[in-house]
Amino acid sequence: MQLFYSSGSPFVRKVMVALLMRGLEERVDLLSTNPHESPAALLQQNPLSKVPCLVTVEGLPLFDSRVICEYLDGLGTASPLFPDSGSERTGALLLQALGDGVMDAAVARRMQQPYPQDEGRRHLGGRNAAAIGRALDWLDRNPPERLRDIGAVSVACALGYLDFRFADEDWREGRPALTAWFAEAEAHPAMVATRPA
Ligand SMILES: N[C@@H](CCC(=O)N[C@@H](CS)C(=O)NCC(=O)O)C(=O)O
Repeated sequence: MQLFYSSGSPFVRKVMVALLMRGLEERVDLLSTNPHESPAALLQQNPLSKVPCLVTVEGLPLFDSRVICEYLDGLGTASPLFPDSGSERTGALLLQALGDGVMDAAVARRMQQPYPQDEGRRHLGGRNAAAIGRALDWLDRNPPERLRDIGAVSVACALGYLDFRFADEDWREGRPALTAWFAEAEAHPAMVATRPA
C-alpha cells in the first residue's frame, strides 16, 4: 500500500497511529506530499488534493482518514479500532467526529495565520477557536477511557496537534480530566512514534 503523507498533518498522524496499533506499518510505503501544491500524483488519486490518501495493493485510492482507518480494520489480526455495533460503535464514531472536528478547526486556524487578519479572518478564526474550546470542555466532562478505539485515537491526535501548532495557548488550563487522560494517551508507543517534531 502507499500512503500520501505529510508529517505535520494530524489526520495523517491518525492513520499512522492506526497502522501502528494494528501492526500494519510495514505494509505501507510513505509518499511525502504537500497537498497544498496539488501535485499531479495526489490529484490522480484524490480529487480533493488532501492527505491522508491511501492506495491499496489493488490500486484503489481511499480517503479520508475515517475511510482509511476503517479499511485498515479489515487487515491483519490485531483488535479492531472500530467497535462492531451498538452503543460502543456509536460512542467511538461520535468521539471520532469530535476529534476530527477539532482538527478541522485547528488546521483552518493555522492555514489563516500567515495572512492579514482582516475582519473576516478574525471572525472565522474566533469561531474556530470557540468551537475548539467548547469541544475540549465537552471532552473534559466526558474523557475517553483509554487509547483503544478510533474515537480516542482521533481525540489524542487533535490534542497533539494543538500542542504542536498552538503551544502558546494552554488548552490544559481548567481541564484536569482531559489533561490526565492525554498524559496517558500520549505515552502510548504509537503516539510516541508519531509525535510531530
Ligand atoms: N477529513 C479529512 C481532512 C484531511 C485534511 O484536511 N488534510 C489536510 C492536511 S491536515 C490537507 O490535505 N489539506 C490540503 C488542502 O486543504 O488543500 C480527513 O479526515 O482525512
